[in-house]
Amino acid sequence: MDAYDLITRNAAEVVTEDEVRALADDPDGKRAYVGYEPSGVLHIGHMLTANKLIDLQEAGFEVVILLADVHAYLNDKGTFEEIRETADRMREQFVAYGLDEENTEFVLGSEYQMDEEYVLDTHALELETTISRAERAMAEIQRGSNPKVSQAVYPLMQALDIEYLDLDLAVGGLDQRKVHMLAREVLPSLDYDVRPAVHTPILADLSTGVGKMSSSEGITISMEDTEEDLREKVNKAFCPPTADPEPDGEGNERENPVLQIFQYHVFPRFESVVVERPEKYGGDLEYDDYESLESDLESGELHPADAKGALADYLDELIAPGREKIAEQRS
Ligand code: NAL
Repeated sequence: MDAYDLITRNAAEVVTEDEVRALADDPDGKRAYVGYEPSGVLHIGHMLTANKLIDLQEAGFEVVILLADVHAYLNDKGTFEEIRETADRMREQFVAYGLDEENTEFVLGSEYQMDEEYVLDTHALELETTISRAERAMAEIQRGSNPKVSQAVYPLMQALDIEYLDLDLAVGGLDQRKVHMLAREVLPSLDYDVRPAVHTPILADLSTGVGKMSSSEGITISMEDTEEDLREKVNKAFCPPTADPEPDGEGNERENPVLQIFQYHVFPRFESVVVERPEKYGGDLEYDDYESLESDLESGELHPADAKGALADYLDELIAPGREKIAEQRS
């Protein structure tokens, strides 16, 4: 796969394609980052952007993971001490997940976000930005329904981080797109360059296929799930024999979350996927790419129950090293 295809595969949005093409022409030593509000245990959403970081490392990029402790604090995620503790544990879980430690730089936001120059730049952006503009940028990230001043400052700092971490490419889930658009608007006011962004999709709710999978409500998959937990969650998942299900009774769009997890989590990390079946049901099936698995599910050649069994096996393999790390962290 060439560098542009690696950088953009499975992306929901690329801003802009021309800017990313320019990076792909000479990817060696380029720096890409993702920021995460630290929380104790990685969930499947963290792992999805981590898969993109692994693609970028394969394309020759250096990867920066910002453990955004100050941002988590501004977004009401706990006391500063609690957040700092979770950041250390999160770093170890990312490495266990498969990020190449040699090529990954972990940075705590608090290492530079209290510096005088950074603070003054934050205030300069506060002067450039209306409250309503900042609120819009935060809509999908904000905790709680009544925005605080801290949550309006948050996206401005996220924009500045792109400059301060000396990055060439910003990566994030689609929920980060409004912050990245704000960054493109405001960074030039401080004479800083605009950087391209790649946004990964947000997967659908596991049990209904409607709306987003969320770590705060509904069922999510996390690095502390046991093999049994995984099997139970996947078995209950919504999985009609199509990637494009009809809307539900209330007219809400639905997705097939089982297929989404195959596409965004399994195929990027495994050469091929084997679905084990007893001989009397036709024996094992092997897939070299996502599309062939999807078309077998649609045609009925692959039964949803068999697809789910295989999905739980592969998820377990992806999660096992992190789960062991978490057990070690707790002992
Ligand atoms: C992501 C987050 C916080 C700060 C950042 C700074 C630069 C790049 C990415 C960043 C966390 C993210 C979240 N907003 O919702 O988890």
